[in-house]
Amino acid sequence: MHPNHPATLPAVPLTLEGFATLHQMMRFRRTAWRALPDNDRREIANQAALLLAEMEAKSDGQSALFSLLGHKGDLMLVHFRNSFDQLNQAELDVARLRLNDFLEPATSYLSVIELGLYESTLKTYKALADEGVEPHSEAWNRAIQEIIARQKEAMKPRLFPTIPPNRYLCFYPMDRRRGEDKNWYTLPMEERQRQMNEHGLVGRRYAGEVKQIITGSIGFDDWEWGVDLFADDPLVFKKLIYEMRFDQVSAVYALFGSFYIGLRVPANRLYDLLEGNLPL
Ligand code: 76R
Repeated sequence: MHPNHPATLPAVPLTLEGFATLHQMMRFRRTAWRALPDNDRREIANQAALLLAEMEAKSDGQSALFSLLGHKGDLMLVHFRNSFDQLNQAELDVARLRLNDFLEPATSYLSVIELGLYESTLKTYKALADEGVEPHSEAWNRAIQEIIARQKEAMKPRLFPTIPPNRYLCFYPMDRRRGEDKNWYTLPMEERQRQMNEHGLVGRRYAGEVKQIITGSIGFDDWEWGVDLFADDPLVFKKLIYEMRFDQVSAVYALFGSFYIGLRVPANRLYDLLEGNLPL
């Protein structure tokens, strides 16, 4: 095929996947907790804190504890792991704790860290078309696999990050609109790439103030992406997300789920948190 035939190019952008992630939002049964004798509360909190401290210290996929603001939940655990198996094991390890008798799931979110490669996808697809390589042919698959492997190596720190240590976390799920009239998935790749590029430019101006981790959840959970933003000042979330609303990609195509705002609590302060004292 020469010269290139953009209409025949695949529509899906290449993506790189990193850690499997699970967000667990939980309610704490404070009434039942308060009814326990002092030393039971200590013991139960210590047992849980030991497990959480271990999970927090892992170098290859950590967990972190957050205290949630508002009625949507009391605690949030964020787990980053190398596989769904390890993620499920983390969930089961928490479920085995005595503390679990005082925890009720409020909701959860399953996704994998994702880097969308709009920029290089378009270049790659076009270059392969120019060389006359048929999409999905053996040669095409080999070329794509090579690019993915190379990019994955280069992007390792972003695909397999430690959980940023900032005080505040803002998590929410989102979709790209698939309406009758406005539909992200029917836009040509060039247009999606242009809009994503514009989105990235706005985001990059907040680079020093906010750390963003985009997770993909198509096929895994009820929304298409989960967004984690970490910052030391919660107002930055409002400013960044407000500014992004004016991006074409957000103004026209972004649909949002529930927002969760958490405060990071080190595992060794779990007892204080359960007792109602937010560690500073
Ligand atoms: O990851 C990168 O830095 C590359 C550029 C980039 C991609 C591919 C990027 C940059 N984002 C990407 C993908 Mn984003 N992002 C959001 C929200 O959409 C809203 O209005 C609010 C939700 C925020 C606040 C945000 C922040 N981003 C995505 C995707 C996947 C879509 C797809 O692939 O089709 C979603 C849903 C999404 C949503 N983004 C950035 C940021 C910030 C701060 C950056 C710059 C990061 C940096 O360069 O340091």
